[in-house]
Amino acid sequence: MLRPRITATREQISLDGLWAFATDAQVPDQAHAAPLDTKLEAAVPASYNDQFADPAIRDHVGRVFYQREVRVPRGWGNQRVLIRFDAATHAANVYVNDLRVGEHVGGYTPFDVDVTDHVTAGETFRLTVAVDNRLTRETIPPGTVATGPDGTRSQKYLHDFYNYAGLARSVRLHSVPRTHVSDVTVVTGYEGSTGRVDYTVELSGSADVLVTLRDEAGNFVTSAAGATGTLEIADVTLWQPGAGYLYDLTVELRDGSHLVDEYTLPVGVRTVEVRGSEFLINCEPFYFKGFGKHEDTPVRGKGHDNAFLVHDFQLLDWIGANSFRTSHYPYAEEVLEFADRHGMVVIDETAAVGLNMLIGAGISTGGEERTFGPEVLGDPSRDVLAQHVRELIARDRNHPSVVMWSLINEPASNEDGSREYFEPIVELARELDPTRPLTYSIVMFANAENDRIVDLFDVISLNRYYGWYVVPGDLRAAEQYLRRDLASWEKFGKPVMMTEYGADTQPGAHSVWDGPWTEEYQANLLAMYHRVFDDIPYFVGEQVWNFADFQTSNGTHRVEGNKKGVFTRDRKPKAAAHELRRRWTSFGDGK
Ligand code: GCB
Repeated sequence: MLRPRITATREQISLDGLWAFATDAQVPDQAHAAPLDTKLEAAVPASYNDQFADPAIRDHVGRVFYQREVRVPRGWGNQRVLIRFDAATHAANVYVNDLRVGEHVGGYTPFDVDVTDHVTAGETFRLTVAVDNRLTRETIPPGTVATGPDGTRSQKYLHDFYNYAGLARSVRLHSVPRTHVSDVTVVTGYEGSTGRVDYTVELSGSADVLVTLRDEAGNFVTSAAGATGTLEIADVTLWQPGAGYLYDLTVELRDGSHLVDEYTLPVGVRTVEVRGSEFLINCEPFYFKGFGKHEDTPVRGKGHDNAFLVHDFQLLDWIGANSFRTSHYPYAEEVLEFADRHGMVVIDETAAVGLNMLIGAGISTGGEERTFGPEVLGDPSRDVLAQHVRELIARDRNHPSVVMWSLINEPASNEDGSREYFEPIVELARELDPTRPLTYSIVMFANAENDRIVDLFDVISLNRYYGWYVVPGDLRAAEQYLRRDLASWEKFGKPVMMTEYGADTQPGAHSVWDGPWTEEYQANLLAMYHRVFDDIPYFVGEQVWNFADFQTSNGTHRVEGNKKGVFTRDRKPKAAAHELRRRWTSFGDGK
């Protein structure tokens, strides 16, 4: 799925800004059929929840309406006109004036609505989007909605981050020519100093295809004709961790001398491979240093914000990180493009989080409920996950920064039914992208003996909380558990990494003892884990949970959210940040 870009043949206007806003408790069901009867305005892009000082909006369960007038530029008469939503969390219906023109399910992947037949160049239309935040057993992530005796709905979910919703990413009106490039796929490699770009162009309509590759300075490198082919780059500059070199691949559709469409895709040339127990980027062993992150900031919720993007990457650089995981959903495309340009390595995760009935917001629910089966997460849920995986891979497969797909976070992979549920998903991901390794983050309860799906994946990623949920405050016992646990995975002969480890930490709390919640404890716990990691030859990376504090649902173990951040929610370093910086700046990407 191509990201809209302005080119010689394509235009766009941003629809970001302030939209009229109301919940479905405030306006009638058919709210799209007239100007919204509301005084409220909501900023886009941003989750709506924290923008208002009204608990009825923050905790609203159901649909909200966003509405604005849009003028179609008068020169777009001969083009197709589309609206791109980078995300609508979790499901959307889109209306032009009185008419429903599109819908989408899934809160973290983009979609286009083709409105060509419903709008007129030079004129305005009323655009309404109804966004539904409900999570059920047939959504990814899953949840349950309960209705109280007074008819009030409440939302429950198992994952440990707040259910922010709305239009958290950009919205654009864009034009494409009637005959146009509809998709481009690249697979890159190299031999000696010669780079290779295998490309495939899909088009709607028919035209001659010409592709041209230019280097970062804009110099011509090579070109080819035809919808599929291979480009060779003499003396290639590879995309490397920490040095994100990008070529521009420009696709032109021509009809004789007439330029029908043009689209430019940035391309980084690099390879990724798992060999034995090593993770190789460009045939060199790579060691992941970094974090699981969240899209989470005050007021905006999950709203994309370029200032936070720049600042977070600056902090990643400051601390010596080379990578992060997009826990627990695909992030805004701006984030991946930035990672491409700056050589940041990304593990790209789906929104499959909370597929584990025994864990709620990070801790055991103590229940006995099974996770997989027709009465809980069955075929409908798996079909939704499959569609989500299709959309994620279609969106992100051309990003050089993305070196691995993380298909699930902490599923109940130790339970009956997990293999039946996940095996087809793994097969699908392999078919859609045979070039990238696959992983999933393994929950504490799943161990090397009882996990039922680990053999399907290439890299073993563990989330472990010894010293926090298990033996809190006892780092000696925690170290023994950790050593035993890590040793037990060696038998699979695969690379092992830690995708979560950490401790909640209240900034300003201090102790000379091993006191949970103190800044010293977080730093000491991380140092203990690192001592253990350094003894394990098949270990390929450490990603601390979490980069920054983030908002969660309410719970007695959450103090204004999850405090496992190495930075506070407003990005101030805790003591552990300095400890990590000392370690991560002391060795390179290969360790
Ligand atoms: C986990 C989850 C993560 C939680 C974390 C915690 O295992 O993957 O989403 O936030 O634990 O802090 O409990």
